[in-house]
Amino acid sequence: MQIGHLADLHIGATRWRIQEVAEDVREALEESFEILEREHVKTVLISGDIFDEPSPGNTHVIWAINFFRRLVRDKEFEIVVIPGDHDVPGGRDETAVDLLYAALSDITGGRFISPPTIYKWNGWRSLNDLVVKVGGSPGAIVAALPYVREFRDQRQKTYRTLLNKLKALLQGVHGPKILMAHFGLEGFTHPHDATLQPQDIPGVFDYAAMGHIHKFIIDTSQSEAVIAYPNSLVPLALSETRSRERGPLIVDLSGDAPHVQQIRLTRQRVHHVLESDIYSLPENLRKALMGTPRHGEKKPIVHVILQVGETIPAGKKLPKLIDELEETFNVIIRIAKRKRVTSQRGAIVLDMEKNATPREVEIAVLKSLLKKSGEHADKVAELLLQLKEAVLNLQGQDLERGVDRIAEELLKPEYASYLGLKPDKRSTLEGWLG
Ligand SMILES: [Mn+2]
Repeated sequence: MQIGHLADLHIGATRWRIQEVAEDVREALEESFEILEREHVKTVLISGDIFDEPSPGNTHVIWAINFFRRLVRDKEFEIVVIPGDHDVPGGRDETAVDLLYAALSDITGGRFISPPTIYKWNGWRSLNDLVVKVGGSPGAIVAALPYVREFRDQRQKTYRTLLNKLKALLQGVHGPKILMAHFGLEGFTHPHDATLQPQDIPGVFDYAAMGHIHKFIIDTSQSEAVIAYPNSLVPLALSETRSRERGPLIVDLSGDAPHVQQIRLTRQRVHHVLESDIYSLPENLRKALMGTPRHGEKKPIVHVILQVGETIPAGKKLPKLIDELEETFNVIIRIAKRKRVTSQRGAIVLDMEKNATPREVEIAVLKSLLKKSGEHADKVAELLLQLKEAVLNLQGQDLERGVDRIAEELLKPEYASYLGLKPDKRSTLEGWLG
C-alpha cells in the first residue's frame, strides 16, 4: 500500500508582508493533492503545522474546511492530521486543527481524522485514541502524536513516555506501523530545536512521518524506522529560499522496507537572494533574472541583502527605486537585510539619505576613501574632483595649468597634512617634485 506524507503546510502564512505567500501555500497544497490523486494515493498523513498560527483568521479556516471537505467528500481521501507547534495555542484552548476536525469528522466518502490533543488524553482519554488504522484492509497502523506545548525537558519526557507506551502497545501487532509526530530530531536541526534523538524513534515503527524541520530529509541510518521530513510547502524564511525540494512524499509500504519518493511541486514560485548595493541593484537584478524559468505568471520574489555604508543604512530614494524595479522586472522585491560594507559603494548609500546630487555622492565617496570628515575633507574631495574633471577633459588647452593649480592647492599645508603629506614651504608642484 502507498500513503502520502505532508507536513508544515502553514495555511494562512504571510511572510515579509508579502500576501502572495499565503496564495502560494494554497496553490502548493492544491498541487500536492492533485499529485496524490494522480498517483492513486488515497491515504494522506499531515504531520503538523497545518495552520501558521493557532488563530489563523476565519478566512483561512473557512478555506481549509472547504478544501479538506472537497477532498474527503468528493475525492474520498482518508486524511490524518496532527497539530504542530504553530497550531497549538498557549493555555488550554482548542487548536484550529480541532476546529477542522469538528467541521469534518462526520463527513462521509473518505475520512478526516485528528487525534485528541495530549492534555485531553492526559485527562480522560486512552492511548488507543492516538492509534488509527488506515488504508482499508490490510492497511497500516498509524500512531499520531500531537505536538505538546510544554517546556522542552518536560516535552522530551512526555514524548519518551508516549513512545515507550506505544512501542509496548504495538509490539506484536501485524502490518506496517507508522509514527506521526511533530518535533525536531538531533542532527537534523539546530541543537536547541531538537526534542529527541533519532534513536528515540522505536524500531517497532517502519516509518516515522515527521514534521517541524523545514527540510527534505530521509534518514535510514539511525533508527530501524525510516525517518522522513517532507519540507514545508513554500519557503517561509530566508534560509529556506534555496531549497526547491518541496512536494508530497509517497511512501510504499508493500516491500520489506518502506520506499519513499518525493514528487516535486512544479508550480513553485522562484525566490532569488541577491546581495547588492543600491547603485548596482538594477544591473544585478537583470543578471539574476536572466534565463530564470518563470512558472506560470508568478512573479519571482527577490530578497535583497543591501550593502550599505558605515553610518546611515537607508536611503529615501530606496522605496521609489524598488517600486520602479518591481514594475520594470515584474518581480516582488524586499530588502531582506542590510549589510554594512566599508567599500566605496557602501559610502554611496550614505548620501542617498539626503537625495544627494551625483556630485555630492562623489564627494562622499572620496571622503570615505580619505577616511576623513569635516570641512577640509570636503575641500580636498572637491579639489580631487576638479582634478578628475580636468584629466577627463583632455581636449582642454589649459589641462596642464589646471592640474598644476589643483595640485598646488592640495599641497598647501592645510590640505597636505590632511593627505598625510609633510607640510612644506615649497607649495608648488615643482617644489615638491624638485
Ligand atoms: Mn513548521
